[in-house]
Amino acid sequence: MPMQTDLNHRTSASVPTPSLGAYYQRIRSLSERIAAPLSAEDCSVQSMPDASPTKWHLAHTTWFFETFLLKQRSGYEAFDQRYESLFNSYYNSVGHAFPRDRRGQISRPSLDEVWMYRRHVDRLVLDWLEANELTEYQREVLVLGLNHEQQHQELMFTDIKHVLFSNPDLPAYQSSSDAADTAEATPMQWRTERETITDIGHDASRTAFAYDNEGPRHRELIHRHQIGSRCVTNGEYLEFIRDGGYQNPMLWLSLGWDAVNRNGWQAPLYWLSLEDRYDQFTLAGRIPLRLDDPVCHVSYFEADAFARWSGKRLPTEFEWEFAARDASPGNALADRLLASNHVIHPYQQAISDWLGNVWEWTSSQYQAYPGYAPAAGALGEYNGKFMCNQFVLRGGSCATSSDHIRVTYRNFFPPETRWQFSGIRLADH
Ligand code: AVJ
Ligand code: FE
Repeated sequence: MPMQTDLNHRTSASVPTPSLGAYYQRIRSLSERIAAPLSAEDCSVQSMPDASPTKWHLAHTTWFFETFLLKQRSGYEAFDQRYESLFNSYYNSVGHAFPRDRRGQISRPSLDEVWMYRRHVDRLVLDWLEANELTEYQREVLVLGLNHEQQHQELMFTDIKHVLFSNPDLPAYQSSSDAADTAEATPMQWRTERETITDIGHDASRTAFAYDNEGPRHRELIHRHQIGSRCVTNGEYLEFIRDGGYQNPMLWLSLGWDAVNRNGWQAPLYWLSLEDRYDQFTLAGRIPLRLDDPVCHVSYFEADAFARWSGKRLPTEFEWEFAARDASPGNALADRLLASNHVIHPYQQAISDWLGNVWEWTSSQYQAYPGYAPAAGALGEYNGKFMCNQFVLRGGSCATSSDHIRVTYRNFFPPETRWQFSGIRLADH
């Protein structure tokens, strides 16, 4: 790979070099803590093509630092050449990537060998940081790698949740002793926004990190509209189910109706139907459905159908960003919460719920902002090439690190996706 100077992912300027090492260790060790409650067997299962084994996440995030940093130094010898393909996710320009839907078949290397891989890469990265020899570009790649690892930390939670749910015993990832307090849902309020032209996207003059797909900052016309003060609750979604929402083709997009029938959807993922009520599967195991909590694990199609049934619609990503402009994170992932065994689950918050809790489907197709240019070289494959057939989700979830959420953040998934912590906010007119 040729030397690059412009990453377009901004930036490392806000992190002074000495503390980069501490930052690196903080993020890397969180992955280890997330995996700590799991057995080697838990870490090797792939329960569906979209979800990866924990072991693969631990290795792939390490591969990222090895491939895009260590291998760029002369004289570096690969830890294991077989890992080049096994733990490459989708970077075609650096070589063949082992197929995603077969990651569960990688029984070798063992989990122990992956831990050794992590230690090897960590030692070299930390020594290098200690020597203070990184260029500004390399520091940016390092910060990108740490943000990348935070994305995979959320995926570790969503993927292991699916693994455990696939086990007939419905085992828990965490103990349920510290289940989060949930507040009563406040009545929905409709905030009216006047027509306006507003700046959207990450401001490149600010030093904080953002992905390339969050820029360039540009102007958007926002039409007069109303937007809901909080996300849709399980109780409200239950009314849609009881009203025959899943049986009424008039409520669904054509592709959504196909998905309902092909997959036999009758409720959100992880709802367990009993005679007259529902339980839900959480990372703390099976609990009764809590009606005041935000509905979660719905696809874009379900969010869209629910909105139509309500006589409303989903907000555009620009309406969302404008409305959330002053928000700060609520129920999000934080080191201290993991330490206290706080249950990683969305719950009704007394405060505003724009950031944290559940990702919110928007009606916006995931597309480039005007003037967008992916980074040169392999790292240009990070975000840009997925700008087709996916929808934007905003706001982060209970499994997103609180320092990884911001109002300009654009997550994206295909419209059938349900295993992420994805929920619904409504807009009107
Ligand atoms: C933005 C969550 C769709 O899951 O592939 C991980 C995050 N990017 N490694 C994904 C990501 C590169 C990405 N999503
Ligand atoms: Fe990745």
